[in-house]
Amino acid sequence: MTDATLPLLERYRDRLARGGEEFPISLGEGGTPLIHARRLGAELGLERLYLKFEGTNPTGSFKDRGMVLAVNRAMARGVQAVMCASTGNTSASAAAYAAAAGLPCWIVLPAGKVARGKLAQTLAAGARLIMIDGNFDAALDAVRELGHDERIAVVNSINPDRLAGQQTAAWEIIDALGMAPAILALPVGNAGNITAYWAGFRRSAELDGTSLPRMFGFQAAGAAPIVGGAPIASPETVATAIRIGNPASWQGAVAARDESGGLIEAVTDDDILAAQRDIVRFEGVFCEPASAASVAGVRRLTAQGSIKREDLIVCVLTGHGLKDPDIVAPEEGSLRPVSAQIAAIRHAMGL
Ligand code: AN7
Repeated sequence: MTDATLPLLERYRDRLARGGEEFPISLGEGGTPLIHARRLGAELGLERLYLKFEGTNPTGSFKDRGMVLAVNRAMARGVQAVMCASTGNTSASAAAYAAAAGLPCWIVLPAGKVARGKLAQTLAAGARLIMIDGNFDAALDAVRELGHDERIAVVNSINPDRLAGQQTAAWEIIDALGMAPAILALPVGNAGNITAYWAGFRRSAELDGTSLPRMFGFQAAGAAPIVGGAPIASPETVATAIRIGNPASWQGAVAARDESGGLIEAVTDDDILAAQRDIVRFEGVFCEPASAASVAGVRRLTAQGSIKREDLIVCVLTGHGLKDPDIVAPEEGSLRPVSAQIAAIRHAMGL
C-alpha cells in the first residue's frame, strides 16, 4: 500500500526516480477512482466490472501521469521549450504542465479534428498552436524531426518518461484491488498506454509477485491498423482521440497482447457511442468517446462468451466527457424554452 496523500511521483518514487531526483512540478495527477460498476455490469452480464476513471486527472485525461514526469525532467535538463503532436489530450496536458514549469509550449494539431474542450484547454494555458493540413501521424512525423533540436523536449509518448509515468495507473489498480485484475481493457490509439500498463503490471509481478492480467486493447474500426496488421493512410472515427493510422508504440502493443494472452480488436463508432451513453446512464461516469471503446469491446466479448460473468475486469476510461461536449445530442425538443409559469413547466415535465 502507498500513501495516497503524496503527489504521484513521490508516492512511487522508489520505482520511478533516479537517485536524489526532485519533482518540483505537480498538478495533483493520479489517485483516480476505481469504480465498481454494478448497474453497468448487470447490463453487460458481469459481476466484477470496474472502471478506472482517468477523467479526474488535472487536465481530464490519463496523459497527466506521464506528462508530469516528462516535464519535470525536461525542466531539470534545462530545455527552452516543450513540443508535441496530438489528437488533443496530450496537447492539453503538455500545455498545462509547461505553464506550471514556466516553459513555452509548441503544439502541432490536425486541423478540424480536435475536440472543442481539448482545444480550449490548450489555448487557455497559452500554448502556441500550429494547425496542420494533415492527420495526427503527419503531425507526429514533423515533431520527431523538429525534436532533434536539443533545446526542445518532445513530450509525445516516444519520450520514455511519458510511458514510465503512465505505469502508475497499473500500480494504483493493484493497490486498490489488492491484486491485478484478470483482464485490463483499454482503448488503443498511438499504443503508448497499453505498452505502459503492461510494463507496470510486469514490474509489480517482479517486485511483489502479483499476477499478470490479460491485456485487451480496442481500436476504432476506421482506425485499426494493429488489428489489420498494416498502417492506415486516412484513419476515420468519431473517437478523434484515437484517430491514428500508424501508432508509434505498435511493437509495444503487440508484445503486451501476445505476452499476456490478450487481444487487440476493433469496435465500431456506433458501439463506441452506445457504450459512452450507457456508462454515464448506468454509472454517472461521463467519459469521452475514445474511452468508451474499452467498454464497447468488453460488452461484445461478454456477449460472445469470451468473458465470464465472474471475471475481475478493469476498463480504463482514459478521458473526461467534457472534453468533447459536441458529441452529446439533446433529446428532441428538450432545449426548446417554455414559459416560466409552473403550469407550463409541469406540462413540459409530462405531469
Ligand atoms: C482519451 O492526445 O494520442 O494508445 O495525442 O486521448 O496511448 O495513444 C491520445 C490518445 C485513448 C489512446 N484515450 O492512448 C493524443 C493521443 C484517450 C486518448 C487514447 C488517447 P494511446
